Amino acid sequence: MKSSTAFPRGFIWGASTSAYQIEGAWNEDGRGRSIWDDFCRQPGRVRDGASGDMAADHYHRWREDVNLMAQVGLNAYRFSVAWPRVIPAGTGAVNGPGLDFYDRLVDALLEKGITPFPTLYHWDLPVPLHERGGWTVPDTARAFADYAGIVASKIGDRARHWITHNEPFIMALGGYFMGQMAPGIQDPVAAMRAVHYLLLSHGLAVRALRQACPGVIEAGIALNVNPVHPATGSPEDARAARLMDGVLNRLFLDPVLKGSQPADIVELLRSLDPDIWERDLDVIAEPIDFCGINYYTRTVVRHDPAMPVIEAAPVYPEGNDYSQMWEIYPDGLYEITARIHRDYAPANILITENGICVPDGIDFDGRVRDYRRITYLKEHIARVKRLVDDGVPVGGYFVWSFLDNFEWTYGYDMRFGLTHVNYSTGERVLKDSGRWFANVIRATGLAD
Ligand code: IFM
Repeated sequence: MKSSTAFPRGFIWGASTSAYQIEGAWNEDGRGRSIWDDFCRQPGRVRDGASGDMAADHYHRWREDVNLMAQVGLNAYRFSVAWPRVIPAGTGAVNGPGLDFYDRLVDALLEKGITPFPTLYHWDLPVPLHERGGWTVPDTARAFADYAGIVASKIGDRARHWITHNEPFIMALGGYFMGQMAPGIQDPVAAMRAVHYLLLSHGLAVRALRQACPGVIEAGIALNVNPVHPATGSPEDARAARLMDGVLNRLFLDPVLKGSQPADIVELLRSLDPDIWERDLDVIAEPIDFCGINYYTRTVVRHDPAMPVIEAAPVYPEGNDYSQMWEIYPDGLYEITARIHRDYAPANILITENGICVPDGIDFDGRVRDYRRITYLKEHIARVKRLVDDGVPVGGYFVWSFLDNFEWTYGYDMRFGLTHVNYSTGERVLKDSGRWFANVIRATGLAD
């Protein structure tokens, strides 16, 4: 593969994390409880009864982590702010020490020339808000906008690039429909309301950010998007794929980027909540500066009448490569990003997450030889390059994740990091993929 200054000057090379997955310190310095703190304590919810109580202990080791980021040469770092750390009850009193943590982090990043990309919400809703209806009620959307304004007033003079939500699909459908993620609810009506109020809160938060720091904020959202392919050429499978695409992709992309709803999906879901669909679209479609894409895999489906609502069941094609969680399908990154450019034309696109979990460990000489991660990243970065060459405005690429971390219901079994974390000692070791990524950044192109 070519090694050259292949990417445009100013291209963003970053890595991402999220608060609950790395911070730990769940009950320190006045932090309130989040739905994930409670969910992890419910027996059987998380593999091995794990939780983010300690996670990668980033709350105490953040300086070391920022130094490592500088060693890799990242020019951007995407982290999330823990709402319960900043406003323990979700509304009302602000917790100074919690806010100070992010203030110090931003300063330390900037000292190293790393642009901070705070994400306001990566699934850790304060428990008191959940108890009042969580994402199924409009008050939570309003509280989110207030919280956005408070955080921006503290660090928005230095942190200019903001992401409102991470993967609202997972929050709404995983948390309120399938129930395998916090808060563990299985209720289709609640899920549809959660989609709506998450999106409304996004639009309100974009406005609040800009109001807190007029003229300086660049705001966006990070959506998990997959191309959806039918398992066969049958019309039934084609329909299943179209509807799955509607729920996974268009239900979020259309309102945010076009101010409309996907008609086929609304027709299917309207009976769950007849009134919600046409509401608030002007707020939800508040113009954004970039669209964040989290890409890992594609989705292949076949028609299956036993499956709820869209009658689509996943299929895992034989003969392809798989990671511990998903099929490896680099062409999907090109396909979905080019499509978003074609159908929605956002001004700027950032790949806000891309990465792989594979079993890796420390070798006899202290190195972590994670060749499969390097291959995965190389393949996906090559697709990003092709997008750029084809005129798709992709301005940056963030690896998920900078650190090994708490992978939600999988606990600590899945390692996604460029950096290996020993969860007993907290010790960090930059993996071979981290060194490889450093070379990519240094060359501003594809390393050999
Ligand atoms: O770890 C998650 C992250 O929290 C959201 N995007 C996908 C990652 C890997 O599953």
